[in-house]
Amino acid sequence: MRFRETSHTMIMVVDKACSRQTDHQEINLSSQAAPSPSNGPNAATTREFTAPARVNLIGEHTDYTGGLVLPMAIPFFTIASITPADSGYSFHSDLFREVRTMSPDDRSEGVHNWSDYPVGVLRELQLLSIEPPPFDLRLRGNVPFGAGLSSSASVEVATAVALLAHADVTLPAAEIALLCQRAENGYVHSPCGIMDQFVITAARAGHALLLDTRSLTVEHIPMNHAALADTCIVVCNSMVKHSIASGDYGQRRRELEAGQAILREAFPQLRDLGDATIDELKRSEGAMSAESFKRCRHIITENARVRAAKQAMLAGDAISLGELMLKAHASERDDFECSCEEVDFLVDTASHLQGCFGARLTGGGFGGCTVNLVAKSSATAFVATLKTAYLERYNIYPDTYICEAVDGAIERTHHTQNKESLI
Ligand code: GAF
Repeated sequence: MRFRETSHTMIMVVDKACSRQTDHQEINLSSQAAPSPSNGPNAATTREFTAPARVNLIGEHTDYTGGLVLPMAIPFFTIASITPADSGYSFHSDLFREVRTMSPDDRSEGVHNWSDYPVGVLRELQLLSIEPPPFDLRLRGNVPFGAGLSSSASVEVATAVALLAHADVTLPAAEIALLCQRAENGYVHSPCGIMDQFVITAARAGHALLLDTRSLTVEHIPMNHAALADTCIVVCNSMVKHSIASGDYGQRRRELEAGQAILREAFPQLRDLGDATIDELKRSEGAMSAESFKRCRHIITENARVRAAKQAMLAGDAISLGELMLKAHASERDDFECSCEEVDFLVDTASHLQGCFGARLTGGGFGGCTVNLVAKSSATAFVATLKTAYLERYNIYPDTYICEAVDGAIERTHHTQNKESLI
């Protein structure tokens, strides 16, 4: 990955040499040796895997009610380096001091630090009777924490592909995503849906990934059709911290699921909110709380917006896509009530700037990032003006990233001793 600094923004560009297309049916974990900087003493036996971050273009909070999501993978990365060990398992991070060691038959609970994410993945593999040989796992990376860009899922997927390769086991992409979600739900006790783990596993460069979270069927939607080729995705970090392990996400989810249960009672043919209509919701309004009604209305209208967004992208219609993003934000703000003042300010300011087609809160909410669809020719001025406005209003300097869509998790092992022997 290369970083290119301009005066106002950090532009992230994936080095194509480090990126390859996956077949997205099955992750092939055999080494496609790509340039990579593993030069330590065990470089000969260390294998390295990377998993990106993600930004969701549209389809928020639909992924735990059988709905549609349209995220893309972006070029922030977690790198998992795995080295065979003599005995036991050890987990290290370049970002945290705590080292976790355990024996292969250890089945202890989480310890409430960073290591619960990779250990949760190990547990899920063990539940599938996959017992990796002893290893040292080291994690590093640059995915911002608490920004709503899926640092947790990136760690989980990087760990999963590394441990699977080390155990010499191949799993379909959907299985990898599901086991990472189970790790987060069951071991970390964070009630996330499937979107993040899925896109980080199965994304395709240059495409957004349309996922039906009930059937887990996928369509890769090109990001550069017709007028969309002249646009770019700008992510703006409000710097207001977000965590789905905190209570708000779970509370919204409970309100939503209460409404869904009432709808199912009234309309037994409904499998989940993915099938429901606004008319059915209105007919059940009196039976549910005002909160549940609004949460369900967000989901039903959001699924319709994702369908329309797909059509807009296939038509290369940036204007319609941008309008859908703005409507999605209004629904997150007013119906799902998962935005915050700072994020609303960023979206409102962005929507009035030259070259901006649309903007919205992305990810779990209650802070985190906005995603903006911006004309390439306006991107530098857009970023500068947005940053200045936010700084003046909140005295906070927001990070911004102009992102291209990258591939999901891949191996990038580089055997340095081979290189040396060629010299
Ligand atoms: C978080 C969760 F992890 C996802 O599963 C999803 O629900 C998202 O919030 C909201 O769309 O990122």
